[in-house]
This record gives sequence, structure tokens and C-alpha cells, in this order.
Amino acid sequence: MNRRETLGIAVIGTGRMGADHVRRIDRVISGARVAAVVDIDRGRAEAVAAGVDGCTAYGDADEAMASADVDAVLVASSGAAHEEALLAAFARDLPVLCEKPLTPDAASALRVMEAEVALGHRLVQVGFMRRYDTEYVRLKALLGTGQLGRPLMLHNRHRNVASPPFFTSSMLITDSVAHEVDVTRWLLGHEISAVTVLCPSSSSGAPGGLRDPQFVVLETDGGALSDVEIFVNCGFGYQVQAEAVCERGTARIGDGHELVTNMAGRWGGTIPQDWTERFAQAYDDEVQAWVDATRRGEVTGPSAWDGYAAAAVCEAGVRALETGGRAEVALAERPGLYGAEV
Ligand code: ISE
Repeated sequence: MNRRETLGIAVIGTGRMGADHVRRIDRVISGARVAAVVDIDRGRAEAVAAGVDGCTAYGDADEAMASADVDAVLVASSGAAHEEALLAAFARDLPVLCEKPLTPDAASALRVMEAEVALGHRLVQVGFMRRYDTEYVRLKALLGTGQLGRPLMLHNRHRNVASPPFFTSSMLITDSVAHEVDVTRWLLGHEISAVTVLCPSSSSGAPGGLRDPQFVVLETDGGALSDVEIFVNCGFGYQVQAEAVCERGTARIGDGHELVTNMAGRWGGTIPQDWTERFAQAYDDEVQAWVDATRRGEVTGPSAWDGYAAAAVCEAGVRALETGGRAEVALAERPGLYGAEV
């Protein structure tokens, strides 16, 4: 790959995440610039492009990818639009950072992965940004030292202030627990083999009909259990916590005790209100790592296999939610392109 000194990136989708990535690439990231923005709502793309030097707005992703200014693609459109954008990038051999989910279901994720395998080299990094969060990175490193012994269980809590109006009960799994699915696979180095979903009575703070919260249990092929409380209308803040219980000790992240104040007989701190705030450092490091690797002609980070595995586990999770039981995960064979390790 013969790439320019400064990587020209096309950002596809200028909604909440896309606009945040445009700001990040424009103001925080080194070695890259936003060369193009794409949105089916062309007016929205034009409004974003107007704030960035040398950036062109497009209504069509393929047209943007054909531009000589574009060396790489960041996909931040809705999940349903990812497959088409990824295949268009593959056709032009352009490296892609694709926001999660890779695609919304296992069959389409498998198609994307197989298309990449047919190219014979990786092009996609999936945007599982928690792998770049300082606390998760420390937890992974600690588990890797073996000091705590073998991990037996992970307890995860994932809380959002409020869900968007289009959120459905299965999206608590496919859109939110998808992160814990990836984190469990990555931290433990195991594949997830089965999923059980239990629901308490729904919170009165949840929109009518939404099963919120849910309690999800992931079983791994290495004999570990990972449980997830997902509560997307908790009302008070954005919280992501994880505790690893190992044979000789435990380790926990996400308590958010950065700044503790004591005043008027009380102590306390603040709770972030959404993921762009809680994971700002992770997003910055993720995009910088992608830009650096792309400029070196490499593809690193979570792969299309990771995106596919997460989609397959989430699909089993939705079956478990619908049947109120336990659903086994059926995974395709892992292609050699993605190495042997989870
Ligand atoms: C959202 O799409 C995300 O990816 C957030 O990280 C997650 O906390 C939220 O539940 C999802 O809806």
C-alpha cells in the first residue's frame, strides 16, 4: 500500500458517532484528516463538511471511496448499512474502521468475513473501543500475568441513562451487551458457547413494553461464566463495571473514583452521562492506533472474526430472551487469516 503522509479518511454516517469521529480526526488524531463525509441526508453531510478544511460532502459512500483523496474509511452509519459499505471498501482495497456491530446479524457478518478471507488479507478493524480503555487494558494485562490465577467468573454491569426511542428489548443484547460479549472473549481468550437471559419485572422508568433491565449469562468454552446486568434506563448515569473473579483473587474496574469530594457531611463524585464521555480516551486511542497501523500498511485490533463471533453470540442471546431459556451459540470455523487466538 502506497499511502500519503497524511491519511485521507472518508467518514460514512454523520450521526452521533460519525460526527464525534469527524471532530476527533480533525482535532485530536495525528497523521490523518477527514477528506470526505458521507450521509444519506446530504444536507447533514454538508453541514459537517463545512466545519472541516478540505472536506467534501457526499450522499453516496461508493462515490466518496472513489475519490483520489480517500485512503481509508471509517464506517459509522447504522448497522444495517455496514455490509454494503464494507463490500464497497473491499472492492477498492481500502482499510476500514467499522463501528460495532460489524453487521446486525450473524449471516451478514459471515458474508463480510468470507469476502475479506477471499481477499487474502485483513482490511477491517471493528470498533470495539473498550479494548483501548485504560482500565480494561490494565485488567487484561493483570489477568495475563497469571498472578490472580485462572479467571472463573466475570461480573459486568452496563447502565445507560435512557434508551433512544427506537430501542427494542432485543437491542439491549445486540446493541449494548454486544460490548460485554466482546470484552468477555477478549479478556478470557475463550469463545462463548451458550447464552441465558433472565428478566426481572421491568423498571417503571423503561418505555412501555421494553424488557429493561435484563440479566444475561454467557458460558464460555473455557469453563468460565460471565454475567451482565444490562439496564438502559437507569436514569442516573452511564456506568460500565467489570469484576474478574479468579482462583486466587479478584480485580475490578469501572468504579469511577477519579475525583472524590468531601463536603457538608457527604462524600462523592460525578458519574458520566454517556459513552462518548466515559470512553473518550478509548475512542481517541482506538482511532489513533487504527491510523498508525494503516499508515504502516497493517491492520490490527478487533477483526471481522471478532465482529462475526459477537453477532453469533448476540443472535443466540436474542433467542434466549425470546424463549426465556438457554441458547447455544453456533460458530462457523475460524479462518486461518485470523490466527489461532480468540
Ligand atoms: C450504544 O450503541 C453503545 O455502543 C454504547 O456503548 C452502549 O453503552 C449503549 O448501550 C449502546 O446503545
